[in-house]
Amino acid sequence: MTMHIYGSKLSPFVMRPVLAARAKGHELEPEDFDGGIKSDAYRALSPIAKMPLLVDGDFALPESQPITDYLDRKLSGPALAPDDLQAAARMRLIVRIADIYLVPSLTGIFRRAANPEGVPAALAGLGDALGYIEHYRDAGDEFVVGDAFTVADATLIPLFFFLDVFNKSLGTGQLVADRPGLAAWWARAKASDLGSRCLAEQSAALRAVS
Ligand SMILES: N[C@@H](CCC(=O)N[C@@H](CS)C(=O)NCC(=O)O)C(=O)O
Repeated sequence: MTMHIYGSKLSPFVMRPVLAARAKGHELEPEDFDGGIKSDAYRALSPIAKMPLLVDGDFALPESQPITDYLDRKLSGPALAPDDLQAAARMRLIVRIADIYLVPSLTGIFRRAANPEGVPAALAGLGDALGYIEHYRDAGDEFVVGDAFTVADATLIPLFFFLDVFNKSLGTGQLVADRPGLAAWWARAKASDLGSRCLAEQSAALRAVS
């Protein structure tokens, strides 16, 4: 593959397109960018200066979700959205809930050392976001939505990794356990080939920086 994706395997935003590519039968190995993501060269490709960044020939695309959608269209393999119009809409809604409700609360947990007072609100926000996702899933679905891996699985798996990481210190596992449909999905996702490989890679990347 002539494409490059820049970023760390610890990042849930990097792992989203990586998982999407794998689900379609392609390997996209995250690379470090020479000079780092704050370098002038990186900023010339992406003024946002965050990871991931996809470079496909002379096309440079930042942001996990547009990258994932691009790969879904560009790469051969199974489509990563349900055919059914309303199921596809729910899938996209769940991705959006993850990005605009779950991620900011998770960020509040990441910033716990600098802002310990923010932790209770972040935990409450996480619980709310998980509740929204539980609401919009069919509890009996094998994957996040429907009976096949979609962009929503690629989104949630590397984010839920951190709910397991913070379980010991902050009890975040209970927030998942309180939503039985989601808890059952997470148990299946962790046991799956794509899920277990992703979690092992994120764990190794976490150990490398701890
Ligand atoms: N909305 C972005 C979030 C990307 C993001 O926050 N990446 C983090 C790593 S997990 C990053 O690059 N942080 C470095 C920084 O903000 O300086 C996406 O979905 O790609």
